This record gives sequence, C-alpha cells and structure tokens, in this order.
Amino acid sequence: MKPQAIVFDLDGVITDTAHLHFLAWRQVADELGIVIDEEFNDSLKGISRGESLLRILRHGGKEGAFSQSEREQISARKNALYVDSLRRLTPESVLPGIRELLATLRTEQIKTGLASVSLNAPAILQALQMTSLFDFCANAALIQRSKPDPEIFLAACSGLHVNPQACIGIEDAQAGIEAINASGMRSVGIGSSLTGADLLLPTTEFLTWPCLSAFWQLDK
Ligand code: B16
Ligand code: MG
Repeated sequence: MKPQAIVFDLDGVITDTAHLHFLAWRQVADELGIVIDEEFNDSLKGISRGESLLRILRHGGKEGAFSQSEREQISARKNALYVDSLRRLTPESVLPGIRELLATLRTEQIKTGLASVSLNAPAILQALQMTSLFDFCANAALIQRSKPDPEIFLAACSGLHVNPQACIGIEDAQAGIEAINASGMRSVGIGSSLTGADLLLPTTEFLTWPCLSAFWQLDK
C-alpha cells in the first residue's frame, strides 16, 4: 500500500525562508524597541503574519500599545521587507532532496500538495520554478486559523480529493507537527527539536521515497 498523497509545508521544508522571515521581523521589532533572536523566531514558524506580530509585541511587553490599524501597518512593513528579500530566491534555493522526491512521487503516481499559511507561497514556488510539481496548493488567504490548527492541511487534502488518514504531512515546525497530527495524517518532522512526529528526520536529505514508503508500511 502507498499513501494517496504527501502534503508539504513550504517554509523550512521546501526552502529556507524562515531566516528571511526572521531578518524582516528582527528589523521591524528593532524599530519598535523589541529584541528577538533566532530561538524566539522558532516559535513563529507556521504562525500567520498577524499572530506573529502579536507574539512579538507580547514578547516585548507592548501587547496593548498599538491599535488594529497600526498593527496592520507594522505587518505590511514587515511583509515589504520580506518580499524584497525573496528576490534572492532562485531554483537553487530548494532544500536538498526535495526536487528529486517530488519527481519520484510523480512517477509513483502519489499526489503532492502544499500546506503553507504564507500568503507569499505562490510567489515563492514561482521563484523556485516548482509550481507545476504540486497537484494542489491550499490557499492561505482562505484559512481562518493558522497552525497548530489542522485547517490548512485539511484544505490541502480536500483539494487533492484524498482522505487525511491516507496521507503523510511533512513539517519543520512544532506548530506544524501538531497541525498534521490533529488532521489525522501521519506526520514526518524535519529537524532535531520537534516532539510528537510519527517519524523524525534530521534534514531534508533523508526525505526519500524509500524512507517514506518504509515508514508507511509500519503499523500506526
Ligand atoms: P506570510 P509555512 C509560514 O509559512 C511561516 O512559517 C511563518 O513564519 C509566517 O509568518 C507565515 O507563513 C505567514 O507568512 O507573512 O508570508 O504570509 O511554514 O506555513 O510555510
Ligand atoms: Mg515550516
């Protein structure tokens, strides 16, 4: 038996945009007199733009300091910095093994989906020249709740016309692993500090079809 589909997170699984998010947020936080570091940035992975700003303000003790419209302006400033930094993405920015895995999944007739809460996901896939490698990309603009809620993963499964129980989800963020587990899919984590993943791999280089296939054969 094979899984019906593999659903990928974008940021940290397909390409390393987490660092670019960090640089943009750090500049904005700095302008607000708030210090954030890479460790704090880990807690923003998979979290929507608006919720990320709220977490940064809370971290800096400035939660109630800005109105909704001021927060929207701050978020827009962060996004402008982030989008500008995306200009450095090229097809070479894809993480090791990912392009090969997607090509193999096509040969194996396993559907591929994307579950990213980033509103910039379509532009990033285009910059990486990967849009055609996915059968369905869930639309982050239609999502009410970011990860750890399963909504984006369920939307990807729905768009692929597959049952979540018959699919694997791949994530590098703790909130993402929780979202996959809550969706009923089997979870594969990339990294060393994740808890609760059904399978944990150190880097995307280990993410091969033989590895995923062997994992799928195991009893849950
Ligand atoms: P944007 P993912 C998430 O992408 C990022 O991990 C998170 O850091 C970011 O705040 C969120 O997208 C929204 O991104 O500001 O570009 O809309 O991990 O779900 O692929
Ligand atoms: Mg991620």
